[in-house]
Amino acid sequence: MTSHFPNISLAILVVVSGIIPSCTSRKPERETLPGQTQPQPQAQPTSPKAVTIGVYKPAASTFFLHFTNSIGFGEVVVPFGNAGDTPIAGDWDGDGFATIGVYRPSDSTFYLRNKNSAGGADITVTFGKKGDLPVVGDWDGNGSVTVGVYRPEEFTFYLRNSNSSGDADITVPFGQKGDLPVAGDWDGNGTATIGVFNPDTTTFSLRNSNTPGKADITVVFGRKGDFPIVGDWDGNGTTTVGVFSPDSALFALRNTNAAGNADIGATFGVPGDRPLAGRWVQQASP
Ligand SMILES: [Ca+2]
Ligand SMILES: [Ca+2]
Ligand SMILES: [Ca+2]
Repeated sequence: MTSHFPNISLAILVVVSGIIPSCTSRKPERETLPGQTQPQPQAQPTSPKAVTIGVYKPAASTFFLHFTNSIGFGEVVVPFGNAGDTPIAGDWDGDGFATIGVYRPSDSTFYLRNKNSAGGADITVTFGKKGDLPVVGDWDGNGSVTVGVYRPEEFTFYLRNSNSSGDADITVPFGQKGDLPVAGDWDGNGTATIGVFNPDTTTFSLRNSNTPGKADITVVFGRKGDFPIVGDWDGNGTTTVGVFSPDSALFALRNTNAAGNADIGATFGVPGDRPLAGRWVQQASP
Protein backbone atom coordinates (compact mmCIF):
# COMPACT_ATOMS: atom_id res chain seq x y z
CA MET A 1 0.00 0.00 0.00
CA THR A 2 1.28 3.44 -0.74
CA SER A 3 1.48 6.40 1.57
CA HIS A 4 -1.52 7.38 3.65
CA PHE A 5 -0.36 10.94 3.70
CA PRO A 6 -1.54 13.37 1.08
CA ASN A 7 0.58 15.97 2.86
CA ILE A 8 3.65 13.83 3.19
CA SER A 9 5.99 16.53 1.91
CA LEU A 10 4.74 18.87 4.59
CA ALA A 11 5.26 16.25 7.23
CA ILE A 12 8.82 15.61 6.10
CA LEU A 13 9.63 19.30 6.04
CA VAL A 14 8.41 19.65 9.59
CA VAL A 15 10.44 16.67 10.66
CA VAL A 16 13.67 18.05 9.30
CA SER A 17 13.11 21.33 11.06
CA GLY A 18 14.83 19.60 13.94
CA ILE A 19 12.27 19.60 16.72
CA ILE A 20 12.46 15.90 17.30
CA PRO A 21 14.77 15.68 20.30
CA SER A 22 15.87 12.18 19.59
CA CYS A 23 16.83 12.81 15.99
CA THR A 24 20.51 12.19 15.76
CA SER A 25 21.80 12.92 12.31
CA ARG A 26 19.04 14.37 10.15
CA LYS A 27 19.99 17.57 8.40
CA PRO A 28 17.60 20.11 6.99
CA GLU A 29 16.95 19.59 3.32
CA ARG A 30 16.67 23.31 2.91
CA GLU A 31 17.06 26.28 5.10
CA THR A 32 14.49 28.91 5.76
CA LEU A 33 15.40 32.12 4.04
CA PRO A 34 14.73 35.46 5.71
CA GLY A 35 11.10 36.33 5.27
CA GLN A 36 10.06 32.74 4.73
CA THR A 37 8.12 30.84 7.29
CA GLN A 38 8.34 27.15 7.91
CA PRO A 39 5.08 25.33 7.43
CA GLN A 40 3.54 24.48 10.75
CA PRO A 41 2.44 21.00 11.75
CA GLN A 42 -1.25 20.47 11.27
CA ALA A 43 -1.85 20.65 14.96
CA GLN A 44 -5.04 18.97 16.04
CA PRO A 45 -6.56 19.86 19.37
CA THR A 46 -5.91 17.05 21.79
CA SER A 47 -8.92 16.07 23.87
CA PRO A 48 -8.17 15.74 27.59
CA LYS A 49 -9.44 12.20 27.26
CA ALA A 50 -7.37 11.40 24.23
CA VAL A 51 -4.81 8.67 24.16
CA THR A 52 -1.47 9.91 22.90
CA ILE A 53 1.68 8.36 21.58
CA GLY A 54 5.04 7.45 22.96
CA VAL A 55 8.03 5.33 22.07
CA TYR A 56 10.42 3.00 23.81
CA LYS A 57 14.07 2.98 22.83
CA PRO A 58 15.20 -0.60 23.29
CA ALA A 59 18.91 0.21 23.19
CA ALA A 60 18.54 2.63 26.09
CA SER A 61 15.60 0.90 27.82
CA THR A 62 13.92 4.30 28.00
CA PHE A 63 10.34 5.50 27.50
CA PHE A 64 9.56 8.80 25.75
CA LEU A 65 5.94 9.83 26.32
CA HIS A 66 4.25 12.55 24.30
CA PHE A 67 1.22 14.62 25.29
CA THR A 68 -0.10 15.23 21.79
CA ASN A 69 -0.37 13.17 18.65
CA SER A 70 1.86 15.50 16.71
CA ILE A 71 5.51 16.12 16.12
CA GLY A 72 7.28 17.39 19.20
CA PHE A 73 9.26 16.50 22.26
CA GLY A 74 8.82 13.58 24.59
CA GLU A 75 7.59 15.50 27.63
CA VAL A 76 8.25 12.56 29.93
CA VAL A 77 11.43 10.51 29.69
CA VAL A 78 11.71 7.46 31.92
CA PRO A 79 14.38 4.79 31.96
CA PHE A 80 12.79 1.46 32.83
CA GLY A 81 13.36 -2.14 31.92
CA ASN A 82 16.20 -4.27 30.66
CA ALA A 83 17.57 -5.22 27.29
CA GLY A 84 15.17 -7.62 25.60
CA ASP A 85 12.06 -6.30 27.37
CA THR A 86 8.87 -5.48 25.48
CA PRO A 87 7.34 -2.12 26.45
CA ILE A 88 3.69 -1.84 27.47
CA ALA A 89 1.46 0.79 29.04
CA GLY A 90 -1.83 0.74 30.92
CA ASP A 91 -3.85 2.13 33.79
CA TRP A 92 -2.82 -0.54 36.28
CA ASP A 93 -4.31 1.13 39.39
CA GLY A 94 -7.46 2.57 37.84
CA ASP A 95 -6.64 6.23 38.52
CA GLY A 96 -7.59 7.22 35.00
CA PHE A 97 -4.09 7.49 33.60
CA ALA A 98 -1.73 5.13 31.88
CA THR A 99 1.69 4.28 33.17
CA ILE A 100 4.57 2.28 31.87
CA GLY A 101 5.61 -1.31 32.17
CA VAL A 102 7.57 -4.01 30.43
CA TYR A 103 7.14 -7.67 29.71
CA ARG A 104 10.32 -9.65 30.11
CA PRO A 105 10.29 -12.69 27.84
CA SER A 106 13.24 -14.30 29.61
CA ASP A 107 11.21 -14.84 32.80
CA SER A 108 7.66 -14.41 31.42
CA THR A 109 7.09 -11.58 33.87
CA PHE A 110 5.34 -8.22 33.70
CA TYR A 111 7.05 -5.35 35.57
CA LEU A 112 4.58 -2.48 36.02
CA ARG A 113 4.99 1.08 37.34
CA ASN A 114 2.13 3.17 38.75
CA LYS A 115 3.95 6.40 37.95
CA ASN A 116 5.75 7.53 34.85
CA SER A 117 8.93 8.14 36.73
CA ALA A 118 12.12 6.22 37.33
CA GLY A 119 12.00 3.55 39.97
CA GLY A 120 11.39 -0.10 40.55
CA ALA A 121 8.31 -2.03 39.55
CA ASP A 122 5.24 -1.48 41.74
CA ILE A 123 3.65 -4.66 40.47
CA THR A 124 5.29 -7.86 39.29
CA VAL A 125 3.22 -10.52 37.57
CA THR A 126 4.61 -13.75 36.21
CA PHE A 127 2.28 -14.88 33.47
CA GLY A 128 2.63 -16.74 30.21
CA LYS A 129 5.48 -18.77 28.86
CA LYS A 130 8.35 -18.57 26.41
CA GLY A 131 7.30 -17.23 23.04
CA ASP A 132 4.22 -15.39 24.34
CA LEU A 133 3.54 -11.79 23.38
CA PRO A 134 2.13 -9.37 25.98
CA VAL A 135 -1.29 -7.77 25.54
CA VAL A 136 -3.01 -5.64 28.17
CA GLY A 137 -6.53 -4.30 28.59
CA ASP A 138 -9.45 -3.62 30.90
CA TRP A 139 -11.07 -6.95 30.14
CA ASP A 140 -13.78 -6.68 32.83
CA GLY A 141 -14.45 -2.96 32.47
CA ASN A 142 -13.69 -2.12 36.11
CA GLY A 143 -11.36 0.71 35.19
CA SER A 144 -8.03 -1.00 35.67
CA VAL A 145 -5.93 -2.53 32.96
CA THR A 146 -4.61 -6.02 33.53
CA VAL A 147 -2.24 -8.39 31.88
CA GLY A 148 -2.57 -10.98 29.22
CA VAL A 149 -0.54 -12.79 26.61
CA TYR A 150 -1.03 -13.98 23.08
CA ARG A 151 0.46 -17.37 22.37
CA PRO A 152 1.37 -17.38 18.65
CA GLU A 153 1.96 -21.12 18.49
CA GLU A 154 -1.64 -21.73 19.62
CA PHE A 155 -3.25 -18.58 18.16
CA THR A 156 -4.75 -18.09 21.60
CA PHE A 157 -5.19 -15.19 24.03
CA TYR A 158 -4.77 -15.81 27.78
CA LEU A 159 -6.12 -12.90 29.83
CA ARG A 160 -6.09 -12.08 33.55
CA ASN A 161 -8.56 -9.79 35.36
CA SER A 162 -6.07 -8.94 38.08
CA ASN A 163 -2.42 -8.01 38.02
CA SER A 164 -1.38 -11.08 39.93
CA SER A 165 0.06 -14.40 38.96
CA GLY A 166 -2.39 -17.21 38.36
CA ASP A 167 -4.33 -18.99 35.70
CA ALA A 168 -5.96 -17.11 32.87
CA ASP A 169 -9.49 -15.87 33.61
CA ILE A 170 -10.27 -15.76 29.92
CA THR A 171 -8.94 -17.98 27.13
CA VAL A 172 -9.81 -17.14 23.55
CA PRO A 173 -8.50 -18.73 20.37
CA PHE A 174 -8.17 -16.07 17.69
CA GLY A 175 -5.87 -15.12 14.86
CA GLN A 176 -3.57 -16.88 12.47
CA LYS A 177 0.08 -17.30 11.61
CA GLY A 178 2.13 -14.13 11.83
CA ASP A 179 -0.48 -12.12 13.72
CA LEU A 180 0.42 -9.68 16.47
CA PRO A 181 -2.01 -9.06 19.35
CA VAL A 182 -3.84 -5.79 20.00
CA ALA A 183 -6.58 -4.89 22.46
CA GLY A 184 -9.01 -2.03 22.84
CA ASP A 185 -12.55 -0.90 23.40
CA TRP A 186 -13.55 -1.02 19.75
CA ASP A 187 -17.26 -0.50 20.42
CA GLY A 188 -16.96 1.93 23.33
CA ASN A 189 -18.90 -0.20 25.81
CA GLY A 190 -16.25 0.06 28.52
CA THR A 191 -14.51 -3.26 28.11
CA ALA A 192 -11.40 -3.99 26.15
CA THR A 193 -11.48 -6.85 23.71
CA ILE A 194 -9.00 -8.64 21.58
CA GLY A 195 -7.75 -8.21 18.09
CA VAL A 196 -4.82 -9.04 15.88
CA PHE A 197 -2.77 -7.25 13.25
CA ASN A 198 -1.09 -9.11 10.46
CA PRO A 199 2.04 -7.21 9.35
CA ASP A 200 2.12 -8.94 5.96
CA THR A 201 -1.43 -8.13 4.96
CA THR A 202 -1.61 -4.98 7.16
CA THR A 203 -5.00 -6.17 8.32
CA PHE A 204 -6.54 -5.58 11.73
CA SER A 205 -9.08 -8.22 12.77
CA LEU A 206 -11.00 -7.08 15.85
CA ARG A 207 -13.47 -8.80 18.17
CA ASN A 208 -16.08 -6.99 20.30
CA SER A 209 -16.15 -9.76 22.88
CA ASN A 210 -13.46 -11.91 24.42
CA THR A 211 -15.02 -15.05 23.03
CA PRO A 212 -14.16 -17.33 20.14
CA GLY A 213 -15.52 -16.30 16.79
CA LYS A 214 -14.80 -14.40 13.65
CA ALA A 215 -13.66 -10.81 13.57
CA ASP A 216 -16.43 -8.26 14.07
CA ILE A 217 -14.34 -5.59 12.39
CA THR A 218 -11.70 -5.90 9.70
CA VAL A 219 -9.56 -2.92 8.75
CA VAL A 220 -6.75 -2.85 6.22
CA PHE A 221 -4.39 -0.06 7.21
CA GLY A 222 -0.70 0.65 7.17
CA ARG A 223 2.25 -0.64 5.25
CA LYS A 224 3.93 -4.00 5.26
CA GLY A 225 6.22 -4.33 8.26
CA ASP A 226 4.45 -1.68 10.35
CA PHE A 227 3.85 -2.21 14.05
CA PRO A 228 0.23 -1.91 15.18
CA ILE A 229 -0.63 0.74 17.74
CA VAL A 230 -4.20 1.36 18.91
CA GLY A 231 -5.80 4.06 21.03
CA ASP A 232 -8.70 6.41 21.59
CA TRP A 233 -6.98 9.17 19.64
CA ASP A 234 -9.97 11.53 19.67
CA GLY A 235 -11.13 10.77 23.22
CA ASN A 236 -14.64 9.74 22.18
CA GLY A 237 -14.54 6.43 24.04
CA THR A 238 -13.69 4.08 21.21
CA THR A 239 -10.31 2.61 20.49
CA THR A 240 -9.21 2.81 16.88
CA VAL A 241 -6.34 1.57 14.81
CA GLY A 242 -2.96 2.96 13.94
CA VAL A 243 0.47 1.90 12.82
CA PHE A 244 4.07 2.85 13.49
CA SER A 245 6.58 2.42 10.69
CA PRO A 246 9.82 1.20 12.25
CA ASP A 247 11.94 2.48 9.37
CA SER A 248 10.62 6.05 9.41
CA ALA A 249 9.29 6.44 12.99
CA LEU A 250 6.02 7.65 11.51
CA PHE A 251 2.79 7.19 13.42
CA ALA A 252 -0.32 6.96 11.22
CA LEU A 253 -3.54 6.97 13.22
CA ARG A 254 -7.21 6.52 12.31
CA ASN A 255 -10.19 7.84 14.25
CA THR A 256 -12.49 5.16 12.88
CA ASN A 257 -12.03 1.44 12.49
CA ALA A 258 -12.45 1.62 8.75
CA ALA A 259 -10.02 1.73 5.86
CA GLY A 260 -8.96 5.16 4.69
CA ASN A 261 -6.26 7.76 4.97
CA ALA A 262 -4.65 8.48 8.30
CA ASP A 263 -6.49 11.13 10.30
CA ILE A 264 -3.32 11.89 12.19
CA GLY A 265 0.27 11.57 11.03
CA ALA A 266 3.22 12.36 13.24
CA THR A 267 6.85 11.41 13.27
CA PHE A 268 7.97 10.75 16.80
CA GLY A 269 11.03 8.91 17.99
CA VAL A 270 13.56 7.40 15.65
CA PRO A 271 13.70 4.28 13.50
CA GLY A 272 14.09 1.22 15.66
CA ASP A 273 11.90 2.55 18.45
CA ARG A 274 8.82 0.65 19.60
CA PRO A 275 5.47 2.45 19.69
CA LEU A 276 3.31 3.02 22.77
CA ALA A 277 0.03 4.72 23.50
CA GLY A 278 -1.68 5.85 26.67
CA ARG A 279 -3.57 8.58 28.43
CA TRP A 280 -0.53 9.94 30.25
CA VAL A 281 -0.65 12.16 33.31
CA GLN A 282 0.15 15.58 31.92
CA GLN A 283 2.04 16.96 34.88
CA ALA A 284 5.36 16.38 36.52
CA SER A 285 5.38 13.55 39.00
CA PRO A 286 5.78 14.72 42.60
CA1 LIG B 1 -10.05 -4.46 34.68
CA1 LIG C 1 -15.74 -3.06 24.15
CA1 LIG D 1 -11.91 7.24 19.49
